[in-house]
Amino acid sequence: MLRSVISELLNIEYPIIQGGMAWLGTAELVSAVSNAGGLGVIGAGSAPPSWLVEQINSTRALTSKPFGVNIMLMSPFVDEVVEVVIQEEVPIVTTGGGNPGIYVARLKQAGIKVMPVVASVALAKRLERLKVDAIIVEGMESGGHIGETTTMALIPQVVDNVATPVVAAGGIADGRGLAAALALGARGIQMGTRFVCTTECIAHPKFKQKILGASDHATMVTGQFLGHPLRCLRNKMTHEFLMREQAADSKEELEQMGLGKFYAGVIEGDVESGSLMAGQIAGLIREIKPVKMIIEEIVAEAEAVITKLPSYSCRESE
Ligand code: TUI
Repeated sequence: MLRSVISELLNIEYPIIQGGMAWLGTAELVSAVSNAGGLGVIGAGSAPPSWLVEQINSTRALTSKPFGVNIMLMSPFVDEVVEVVIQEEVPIVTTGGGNPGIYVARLKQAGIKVMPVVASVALAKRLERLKVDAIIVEGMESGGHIGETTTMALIPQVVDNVATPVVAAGGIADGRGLAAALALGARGIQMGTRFVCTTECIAHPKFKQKILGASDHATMVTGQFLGHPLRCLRNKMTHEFLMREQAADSKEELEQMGLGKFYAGVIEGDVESGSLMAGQIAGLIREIKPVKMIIEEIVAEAEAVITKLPSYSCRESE
């Protein structure tokens, strides 16, 4: 029942895509998601091309299913990363953090399916003209670099403006979220934060525990002053960053303050001074589970919700 144009396009079982998280979208998590019937995505982040080649090789050793690479467009290595995915014949690419327009034709010519992540109707329409295969539409509930509009408001607006299949991202971590995304016109979902709290994800246990302990108010957005809004779990780092933003410290100094802080937080476990990128749905996540269990539960819950929906309508007066 949960097959869709997205699962057909990607040749996967369920239309569930793992967000291409820098440092966390490694062969361990990627192969687990792909082996469980979703699409695992290596997060190239700002890592050098040699790191990406190693991750592609390790992923191939762990799964024979399709997987993708997320190209982070602000990476200093973006051009080399594009060359690596072509050379290595990676079947699917997602992009983030910018407009991938200049790379789309080259990737498509190489036979790669291209699914950019966008946060606006305008960019979705522009990329549709370049014949991207699907568009991942990300609301500001997401962790990391975000746009300005919520998933609830953005998905139906993009769906009404493009014919390209839409995947919903931002604020989704269970089967209710998947069913809601489908109700809004999306044909699949992408999740990041939910896949951090898995046995397979290499995130530091202290970061996973911070997500498990998160409330609905646990995240905040910094970097608005820099023009790069970034959603992270609240900690000493976000507090200090905000104080310095309010004091209008120089943009250069603030940019410098953020560098390398993500690795320190999520891999090294410096959960007070590191940048703990996570979405608002963190407050819903209560357990670390194997990827396969999460995917099976989400699919079963979404099917149950969709089946029950007719009985939720207002029939009391009948
Ligand atoms: O890219 C993401 N999420 C990310 S990237 C990232 S790495 C980073 N590290 C430190 C500071 C900033 C970033 C962490 N999280 N999600 C996809 C996404 N793309 N969200 C928003 C956008 C986006 C923004 C502007 C896409 C296109 C865009 O276009 C601007 C333009 O040029 O039209």
